Amino acid sequence: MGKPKVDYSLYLVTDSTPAILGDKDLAQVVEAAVKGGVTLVQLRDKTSDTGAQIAIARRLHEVTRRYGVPLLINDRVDVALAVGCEGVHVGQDDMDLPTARKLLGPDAIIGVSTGTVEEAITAAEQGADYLGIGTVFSTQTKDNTKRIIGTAGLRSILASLASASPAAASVPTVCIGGIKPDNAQRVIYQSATPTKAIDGVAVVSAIIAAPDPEQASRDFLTIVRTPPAFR
Ligand code: TZP
Ligand code: MG
Repeated sequence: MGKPKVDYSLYLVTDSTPAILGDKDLAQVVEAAVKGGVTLVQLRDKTSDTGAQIAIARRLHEVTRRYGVPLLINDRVDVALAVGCEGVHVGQDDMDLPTARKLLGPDAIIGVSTGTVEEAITAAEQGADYLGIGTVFSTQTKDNTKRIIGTAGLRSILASLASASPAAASVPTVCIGGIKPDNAQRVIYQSATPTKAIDGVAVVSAIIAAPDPEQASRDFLTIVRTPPAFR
């Protein structure tokens, strides 16, 4: 067993609200996105009750497992345990990381949302498997976004992590908030410091609401994987 090696390059975070998913089926959208190259999936569902969320998570896990892509659950350690998926993503107001780790075990993938240097260093040093850093750009997808940090804010968090401690310097990071195909390369390269860069981008609407989620994922993956010299 052991903890799976995770590729953070293109992280799909789901949203089932009509404004983003429309009348499409979430499991079909996720399958298309994974076919297009999404490397990690998070079920983020702020509205379904527990039973419905477990049912959706089971359907998504059936899809992601077929493609060898990990599935994480936003906020809900209980849902992750019920489904037996690969882990969770917790925010600053959710279950704390040490408690989640105790419940899920050493092999679970646990990510933490961070928006400040302090939050990022604390999560890294408590053993987060990765950090979600944001909100980079304003977005319609999340209504209670605390702070827009921009690429400069993202860069300064990466720089602080790089020099804080070995755990902070080595923790994988993804950025989130308003990431689109036409700004992803700018975000990746403007935020990079000499010793630490983001490991991937986390995307909601630019894939879930895309007319063709498979093609949108393919486009993102090309952008995040193309070396800067060829841009
Ligand atoms: N956390 C910070 S911004 C955000 C979350 C979940 C939503 C990002 O959505 P989008 O559509 O990729 O801007
Ligand atoms: Mg949360």
